[in-house]
Amino acid sequence: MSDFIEDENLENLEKSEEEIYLPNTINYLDLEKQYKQLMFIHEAAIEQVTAKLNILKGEFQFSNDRNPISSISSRIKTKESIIYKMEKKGAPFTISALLENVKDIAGVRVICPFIEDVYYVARMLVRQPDIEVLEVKDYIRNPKENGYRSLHLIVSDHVTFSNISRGVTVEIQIRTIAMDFWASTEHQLRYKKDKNFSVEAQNKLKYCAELMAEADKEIQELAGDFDLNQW
Ligand code: 0O2
Repeated sequence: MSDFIEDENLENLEKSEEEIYLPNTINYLDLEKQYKQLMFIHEAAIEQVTAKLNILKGEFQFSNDRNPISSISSRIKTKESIIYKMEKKGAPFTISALLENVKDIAGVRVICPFIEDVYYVARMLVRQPDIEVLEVKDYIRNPKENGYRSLHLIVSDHVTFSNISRGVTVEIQIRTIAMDFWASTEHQLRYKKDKNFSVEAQNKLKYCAELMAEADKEIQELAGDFDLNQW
């Protein structure tokens, strides 16, 4: 492991990012290695953020009647998905452009029972000393045009390797079970239809998103009646 993550290599990644092209355009072995190293650094950050969330989940389990975290999952962005996003943004295929334009190489998703849990978990997470919030996208208060709802935190988590420490960007998506049901269904449909929806299908999906939002609101009220949102 130590010769894979030499601090020299990590410094190189930061210093000469401008000149480094992604391995899909120029297939040099060392570039492939650098790309893999970049992915490894992001995988390490995923593990660290996931560990933080699991500790919170365990603590809630231990000390409360219910848990604001239903589940935690993660993924590292695929090369295909990175290329798609870089092309969409018209960004050059360099490591620096990748780090600049793709903030969700490391992605962690947290699913919560109620809307208030989403904000509660977000607050618990961002007050941790290693975590610096870079950006908040609140698609719950400001849903996307298609109806997508979720709270996105783009954070930098401080990860320590054998010889170096550095902040690594992670996108944390936090949403309710209902929002997740909608988003995963929409994602599957979009994938099937190769991203071309009829206006009718778009309207139907948007209508379903509003039904989910209404259900979330009602359930939250019910949770309040039963004192389930007291922490
Ligand atoms: P995947 O498969 O998760 O990798 P920006 O950088 O702000 O210009 P970006 O990165 O598209 O644009 O940001 P945004 O819109 O916040 O989306 C980031 C991620 O949120 C997406 O990643 C999805 O995971 C999720 N997301 C955003 N909008 C939608 C939506 O309408 N439907 C669903 N199902 N998910 C959505 P990717 O790269 O699209 O996909």
